[in-house]
Amino acid sequence: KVTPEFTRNLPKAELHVHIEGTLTPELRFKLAKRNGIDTGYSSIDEMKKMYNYNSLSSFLDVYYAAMDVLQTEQDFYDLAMAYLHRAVKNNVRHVEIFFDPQAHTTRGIKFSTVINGLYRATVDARALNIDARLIMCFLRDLPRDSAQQTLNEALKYKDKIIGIGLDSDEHNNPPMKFYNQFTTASANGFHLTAHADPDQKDSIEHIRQLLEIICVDRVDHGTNIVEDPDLVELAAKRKIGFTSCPLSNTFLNADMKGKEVLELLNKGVKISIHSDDPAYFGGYIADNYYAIAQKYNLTKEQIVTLACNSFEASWISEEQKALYL
Ligand code: ES4
Ligand code: ZN
Repeated sequence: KVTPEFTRNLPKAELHVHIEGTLTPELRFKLAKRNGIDTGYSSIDEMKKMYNYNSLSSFLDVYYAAMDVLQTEQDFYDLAMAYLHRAVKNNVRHVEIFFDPQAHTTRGIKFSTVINGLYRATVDARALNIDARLIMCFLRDLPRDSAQQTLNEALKYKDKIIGIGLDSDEHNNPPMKFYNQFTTASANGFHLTAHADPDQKDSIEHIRQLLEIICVDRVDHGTNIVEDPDLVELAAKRKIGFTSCPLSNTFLNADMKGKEVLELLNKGVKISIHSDDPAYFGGYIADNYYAIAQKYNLTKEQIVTLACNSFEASWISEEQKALYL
């Protein structure tokens, strides 16, 4: 039987976690105090009452508002370091962390402040025996020009960023909006991934663009692909990683999507389990494994396959992968 200890002790790769989504109300409160920022709340409990959402857009409103407290390089370092300690407790051996520079540059924070703080935490975390990399995401609801400017900044920090992702509000923001930015990023050696949210109406069309035209290495969420058997076959053949987040789905999509995960697992797709925004969805990666295992009666063997998939879909070298698998 799968126990919480089993899911915690299993070595895992975390491939879908937004660093801003690891900002707990406690750290938010502490950073507000340190930076002299008025959050409008007199206590952590009062702040927590606002953590109410049942859709991507209602979630994103709370998520972006919370980030105001992130001001200095040290703030970004502390945010990442607090997360990395939690990850180590979940036996995460390798993590590829999303960050959203535009959520900060649009508030007047310099790109260098964000990347230097986060990167320094990934270096210091090596002492904790965790391999941490950074994936820079474009906010898909902002104009293409803004993504291009952000990519120009990233090119100066090529050695500190492993890949490029795409997140935020998907409605009317298809992957092809950023075709040129993805192409430039790929030509510069970045790996590619993009969100394809389960509740998106044009989900299949968006996933098709990602697999057939943009040629991403991974799709974040993307479980709607089960509606198109030809695409599923293509994804399996190309060993495309799919990163599903059970607790996030439960909050935002009113469905854990375990049926889809099992179908993709059975069809040999490299699907794995992740945490998305753990400070907002009530659990870290081991809790996500346990939640889906409980609800869908997964066997230990299935859980181990999901964890192996997380390493296989990761962007570590083949030699390094061999050490984990
Ligand atoms: C996100 Cl759940 C989700 N979807 C899209 N963008 C995001 N950024 C942080 N969490
Ligand atoms: Zn996400």
